[in-house]
Amino acid sequence: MAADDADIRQARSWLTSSERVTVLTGAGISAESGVPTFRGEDGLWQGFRATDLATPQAFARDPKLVWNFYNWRRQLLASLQPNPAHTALVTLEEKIPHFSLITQNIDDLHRKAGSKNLIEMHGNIWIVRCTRCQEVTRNEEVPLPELPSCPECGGLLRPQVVWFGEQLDPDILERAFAATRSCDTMLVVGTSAVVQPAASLAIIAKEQGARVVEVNLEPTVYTHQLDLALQGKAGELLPQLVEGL
Ligand code: BV8
Ligand code: ZN
Repeated sequence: MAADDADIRQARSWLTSSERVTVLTGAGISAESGVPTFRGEDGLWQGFRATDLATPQAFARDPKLVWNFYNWRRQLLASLQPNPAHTALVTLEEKIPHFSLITQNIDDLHRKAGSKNLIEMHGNIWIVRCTRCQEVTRNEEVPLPELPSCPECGGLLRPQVVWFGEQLDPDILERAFAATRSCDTMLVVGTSAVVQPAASLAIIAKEQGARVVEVNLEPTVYTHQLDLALQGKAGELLPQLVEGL
């Protein structure tokens, strides 16, 4: 059933009484901007699933194919804008004394919307890293050459994103855990809660005493353990949540 007004009022009252709010977002928050999610029916690219291509093995085996995948996403993202869900989180950040936004998305739409205290757990599609000299640079060229090379040493560039089977940046992970351990309320928006370690953050927040509210089109594996589930589109529900805060 869709989220009813009582649930929205309840979630809003938890937010207004919170000093520290942490939000965790996944692909679902960008769906209404036109960004395909990973596990939805729109999650295929030329018959491949992102999970088949977002791996170091796929890149080692066929770097051109993997770069074609990321170039396709870069070209798509270059024309897309944040949606009202992203904007609502910018408003929320302005209202809450201590606010952290942890995202699993690499689409840069939170930054584009104006979010400041942003933790990009899985990196960012507009940042590249040299596989030889490790130089990290922001590069918004669309499209990049099929096998882009490092301007410093000529080495092969790769997207600065965390692939499946790769460790997350320890500093970024620590910042995400700290924001999870210290919050009074956590919003979990548009994630299927499948990918670790991001998926564990909601339970860690719950275990330390935070109230955890899920915003998603459908229930997830964690819904029954959370305090409240607002079922519906993030682009419609988040603006209602922050209205009048
Ligand atoms: C790690 C960047 C330690 C790349 C991403 C076997 C072998 C190797 C590893 C593993 C393994 N089994 C498990 C693992 C661990 C693995 C993992 O969790 N795998 C999963 C698939 C089981 N994790 C890792 O490998 C991580 N590293 O563990 O390191 C280690 C190291 C070595 C060996 C062992 C351990 C690294 C994971 C990071 C992967 N990189 N992204 C890129 O984007 O190209 S993950 C990528 O997928 C996204 O970043 C995101 O995190 C994830 C997609 O999930 P969601 O965001 O939730 O999106 P999804 O489509 O699934 O769901 C959308 C949701 O939105 C749905 O619920 C839908 O209902 C909802 N929705 C849709 N529309 C709306 C909406 N809600 C509201 N409004 C709407 N309009
Ligand atoms: Zn280099």
